[in-house]
Amino acid sequence: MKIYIDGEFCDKENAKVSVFDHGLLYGDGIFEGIRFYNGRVFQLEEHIDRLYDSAKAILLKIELSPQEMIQAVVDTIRANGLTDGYVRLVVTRGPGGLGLNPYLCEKSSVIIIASTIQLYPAEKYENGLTMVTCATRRTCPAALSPQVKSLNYLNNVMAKVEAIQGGGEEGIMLNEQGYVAECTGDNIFIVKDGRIATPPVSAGALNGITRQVVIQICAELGLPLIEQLFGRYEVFTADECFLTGTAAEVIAAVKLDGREIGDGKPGPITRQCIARFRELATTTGTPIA
Ligand code: PXG
Repeated sequence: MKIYIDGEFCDKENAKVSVFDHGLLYGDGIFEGIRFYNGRVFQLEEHIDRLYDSAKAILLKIELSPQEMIQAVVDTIRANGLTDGYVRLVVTRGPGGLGLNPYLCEKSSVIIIASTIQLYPAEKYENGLTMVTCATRRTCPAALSPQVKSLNYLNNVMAKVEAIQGGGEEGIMLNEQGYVAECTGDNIFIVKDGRIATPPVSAGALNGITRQVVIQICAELGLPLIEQLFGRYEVFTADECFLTGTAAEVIAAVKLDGREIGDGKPGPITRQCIARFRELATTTGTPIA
């Protein structure tokens, strides 16, 4: 495995960062998870745009231009001889002192790992996930905008722990008001009487790139969709529910807190969205070769 660190490729064994890197000391940094299918990087420009927006928001200077970053991602995939997989792109604040002050960090670091990922067993993509409502609330926008894909994921990690301890695979995260924001690493959609709803970004959700792809798919397929606040009740009583994320892709969720959603099986609109997503994922994107 060849890992990109600041313009050089290292073997996995030698791919190391300083213990003084503020990415490690404070979670001071940002990341993206990007998929590639069939020799093409899916939604690469959208991921890079979001990365630079996250950087802007936290006053992090990235040493590469967006165009150079795109090239570095493609080069890393090519250096590993992969056609299908997952890229983890990390930008850390870089090495600094043992104090918070990021201005004492000399230079940010770029790390790119090209590998594979399987979040859930194949069976879950057929039959759907079980969800649990997490006690841990989504970080409120007044503390840190949920749009910043920062290296500080403790909020989501703790919620994921609750989901697993509660016997589920994914957890619903509520915002401070008790409305559904998103899941620990995915956005959420529900379907009721043929109409699709997803929480607005202002509910405290990351504006997921897969979420945006699904919104476009629904428009293209003539499926009515609204961005609307809803609570657990609306999920319990929905006909269908599905989750979207780069790592998770599009996957049905069939149970929440012991209640079956609809008939407890992936529904027809969910299946339609999954099918079109797979088509787009495997036929569009930035060529690697
Ligand atoms: N919400 C949150 C909080 C996320 O972290 C998404 C939604 C989906 O966004 P995209 O742009 O990927 O459609 C994410 C992204 C994991 C894992 O292991 C999940 C993400 C990133 C890295 C790892 O589940 N989620």
